[in-house]
Amino acid sequence: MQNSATPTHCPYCALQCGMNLTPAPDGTVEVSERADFPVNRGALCGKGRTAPAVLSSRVRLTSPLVRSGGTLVPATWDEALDRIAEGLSRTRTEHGPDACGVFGGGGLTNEKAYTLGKFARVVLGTSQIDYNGRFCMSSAAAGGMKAFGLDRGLPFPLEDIPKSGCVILVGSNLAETMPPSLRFFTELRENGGTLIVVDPRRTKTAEQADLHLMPRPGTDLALALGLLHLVVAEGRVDEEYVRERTVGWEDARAAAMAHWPEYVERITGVPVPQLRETVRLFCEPESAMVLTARGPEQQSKGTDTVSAWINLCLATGRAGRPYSGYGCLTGQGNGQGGREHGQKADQLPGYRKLDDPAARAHVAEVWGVDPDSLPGPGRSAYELLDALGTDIRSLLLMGSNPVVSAPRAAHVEERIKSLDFLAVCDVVLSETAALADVVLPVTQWAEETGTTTNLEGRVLLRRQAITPPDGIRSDLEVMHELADRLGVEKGFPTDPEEVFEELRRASAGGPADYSGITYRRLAEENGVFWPCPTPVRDVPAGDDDLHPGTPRLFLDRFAHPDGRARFVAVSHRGIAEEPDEEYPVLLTTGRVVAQYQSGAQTRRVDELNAAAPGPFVELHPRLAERLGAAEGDPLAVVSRRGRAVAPARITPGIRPDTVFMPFHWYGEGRANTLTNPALDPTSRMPEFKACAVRVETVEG
Ligand SMILES: Nc1nc2c(c(=O)[nH]1)N[C@H]1C(S)=C(S)[C@@H](COP(=O)(O)OP(=O)(O)OC[C@H]3O[C@@H](n4cnc5c(=O)[nH]c(N)nc54)[C@H](O)[C@@H]3O)O[C@H]1N2
Ligand SMILES: Nc1nc2c(c(=O)[nH]1)N[C@H]1C(S)=C(S)[C@@H](COP(=O)(O)OP(=O)(O)OC[C@H]3O[C@@H](n4cnc5c(=O)[nH]c(N)nc54)[C@H](O)[C@@H]3O)O[C@H]1N2
Ligand code: SF4
Ligand SMILES: [Mo]
Repeated sequence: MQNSATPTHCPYCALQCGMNLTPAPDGTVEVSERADFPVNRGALCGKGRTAPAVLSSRVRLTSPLVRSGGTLVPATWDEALDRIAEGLSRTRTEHGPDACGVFGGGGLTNEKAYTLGKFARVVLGTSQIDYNGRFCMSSAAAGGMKAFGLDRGLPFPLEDIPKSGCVILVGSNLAETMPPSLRFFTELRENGGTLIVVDPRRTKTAEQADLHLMPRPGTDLALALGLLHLVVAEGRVDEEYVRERTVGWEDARAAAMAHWPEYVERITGVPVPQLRETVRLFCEPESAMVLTARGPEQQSKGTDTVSAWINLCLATGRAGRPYSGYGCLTGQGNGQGGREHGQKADQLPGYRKLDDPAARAHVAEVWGVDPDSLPGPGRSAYELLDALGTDIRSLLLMGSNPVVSAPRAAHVEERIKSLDFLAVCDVVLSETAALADVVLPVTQWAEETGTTTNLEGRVLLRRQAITPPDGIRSDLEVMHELADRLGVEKGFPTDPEEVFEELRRASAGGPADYSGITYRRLAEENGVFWPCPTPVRDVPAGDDDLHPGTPRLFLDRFAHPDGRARFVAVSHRGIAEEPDEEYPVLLTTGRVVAQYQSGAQTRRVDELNAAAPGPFVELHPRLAERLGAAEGDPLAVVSRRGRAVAPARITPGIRPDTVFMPFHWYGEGRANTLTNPALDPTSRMPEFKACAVRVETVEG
């Protein structure tokens, strides 16, 4: 394609760092600095810098594969697509439309996520669609919805962080998970603000903090309630703000008052003086923020936990004011946009509700179908995976590798193997793709155009920089071809801009309104923040008089009809599986800087494998001594769901009652063999961050 540099964005995390790509004469692509993008100002982590390695035919899929005599063999596109259409049709005829499942991903562009949701409802007529974002930020989304009436991860740009007086960062290791964003927190401290980190481990992020609280995993709810108790007891409630901008304080206050500091210290292990110091640092400056990530959210009470942290912000008048507020650090490349346009079980585009008659009517009109033909809400991600092979007989999977990343993964793997038919679209032969009946090789970030919405709610344009190899097609082309084969000839365009134009209309008037955003604007501006509501004209021309977008939400009013935020009265409860004599230790899980998610992409990059070659069990020297384990010794970690083995990594920077495993690998070190699929009752988020295990040394 072009020989000059194309400005675009990283394929991986929700920061969506800007970068320039230039095709080299040898067919590879060079990454260079793109300093004009304000989120990363040219800085990239190792994953972003090495992302072009996954474009190489050495590691990627180069042809469709179909299962024949038990093995996957190369096939033509027509053969492969016909097989998928046949597999899905047969299931539909024999078992009904809801026996076809669809599983998507928060890494898919807005155009793909939108089309996948439409494909499920219009072509397959199934309610059984959900996606991996359920495992990611769904608890924060649910908590944000309840309190503010709207879910956008951050209600302000990252650039606001250095101007705040104090930030409490709860269960985020952004020094490893979003390295270029650390700059905002360094600047916060340079400006005299304080950084408080809440994490059971002394992470690279915690090392930067003025104060590090080290709670027992799964106790953030008690911690936040204890802080709110102290806010009340010390007379630090912003009474006027509470009166004018909120509803529900009395009940929330009463619930918090039952959480005495000494009681909270017993539950969390955080000493009372640290609780008091946190309250002082948070309340004294004019502005303050609470930011949560997966630590407190990936719990079977993640939604209530988020509510408790939001209550703390509301009681102190720290939401909907400059440089103040609650935010969630969304994780995947399109974790924000991916949760807005209909690949979620209960959702229609524009963050509309599938069970809302007006929403159904609006979207059905855009899609040219009868509103009554749209199925109702389906199951959440884990429940969907758990139903494979029973009610759900066939699955179309795009943008996830659940055999590695789902909780209780050995069981999920069994469920997947018991399907009548599995089709996977991927760029590489992931562990899940390896189980499929048909695998389709698709184009990647650098080879296609599309939009993503980063963790700030900033809609961005990823531009095509190179021509895809022969024999590779885009996800949009796949859905177009399948729709056609399944009898829907119109409505599945392959041009991303055409899809985006339809998405604009479908989202118009909804909470996540993109109708004022065009590709032309995105190419000229450094992204546009939603909501961006402008009446959509039939012709996508004429960008004048468009809405400027909304970088900062809630400054005048919250999104509930009365403009007020809602307190949610919550009380502490334990983790779903408390340690006992048989399983006395807590396991928590998470990430390392050099690997991404299930590792499907980053485990194919030599430089990243050299930096992070495999799984490990992080444990405290006291626990290691008790086990008689030395650094590097293989340890077996056993839970009620299975057993995983990985070398010991001994560090004083973890609580002695807790072990940590990263979840990026398959095989005997797979952390998710152990994790507990206990679900949050509201968000249906599994408890990735706490389960009971036994740790043993292994002979040899
Ligand atoms: N390198 C890298 N970067 C990534 C990703 C990746 O896979 N690799 N994935 C992206 C995605 S999708 C996401 S969602 C984000 C996730 O980003 P983060 O949320 O920062 O990542 P995690 O490592 O899952 O969890 C963060 C921290 O939570 C702590 N923690 C564990 N249990 C608890 C608890 O009970 N309470 C509290 N307060 N903390 C706890 C862990 O010790 C860990 O340090 O990262 C994104 N960026
Ligand atoms: N124990 C434990 N487990 C966890 C977590 C944890 O903290 N602890 N975190 C959870 C979280 S937050 C998340 S987000 C999930 C993520 O876990 P997964 O859903 O498994 O995410 P990825 O590994 O990013 O999988 C994406 C897959 O899609 C492919 N892909 C990439 N781009 C495209 C595309 O454009 N089209 C198609 N068709 N395919 C593409 C990639 O090659 C890869 O195989 O893991 C969850 N699992
Ligand atoms: S921080 Fe995230 S978006 Fe930025 S380069 Fe690294 S993986 Fe890519
Ligand atoms: Mo995530």
